Amino acid sequence: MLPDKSRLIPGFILMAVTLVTVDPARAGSSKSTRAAFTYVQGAATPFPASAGEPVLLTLQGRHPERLTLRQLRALPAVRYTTTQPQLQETFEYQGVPLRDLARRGQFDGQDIRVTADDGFIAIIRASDYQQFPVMLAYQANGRPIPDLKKGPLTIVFPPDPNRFPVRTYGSQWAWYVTSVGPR
Ligand SMILES: Nc1nc2c(c(=O)[nH]1)N[C@H]1C(S)=C(S)[C@@H](COP(=O)(O)O)O[C@H]1N2
Ligand SMILES: [Mo]
Repeated sequence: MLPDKSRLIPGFILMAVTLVTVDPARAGSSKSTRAAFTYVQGAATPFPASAGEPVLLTLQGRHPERLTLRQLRALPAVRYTTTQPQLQETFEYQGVPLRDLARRGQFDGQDIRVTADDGFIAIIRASDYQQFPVMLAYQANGRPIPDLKKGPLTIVFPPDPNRFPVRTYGSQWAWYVTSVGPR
């Protein structure tokens, strides 16, 4: 009994360490060209919406999925500070990288079509969201994003004016986002 146990323990520790070190977004890809994003959390176990909870996003994947804020908050998340170009206001945003949404919907590698409540459509290139943590933000400065600040869901680009100049990317900062799917 005892000798068996002591042989099990190192194995268990090794497994635990492995689980903690892997990229939470590794699933579905082993391409070495992928950038490593810094996540504030990995994916939690999926759970159903409670009755009456509003659906904020339709993920137009292979099996379309309707997600509430609570469900979005359970997905892998990144957080960074950047300036919203239309508001000219700087926020610490948190949200789901488009890359993780694309993996979940099984359209990773395809350009993404984002649609908004006002009928606006933005296309976000695979080469942008795969290499950079372009996010679907649901939180700004620790709070849900009010509609006056272009929430509840808004597309946010990393603060890199050379890679994502407002002149050419401004139209991809879609706000009032209601769906994300393949182009
Ligand atoms: N939901 C939504 N997002 C949108 C738009 C829009 O009309 N609706 N316009 C886009 C375009 S084309 C640009 S240039 C900027 C415009 O923001 P502004 O009109 O506040 O300058 O937001 C982008 N995001
Ligand atoms: Mo625009």
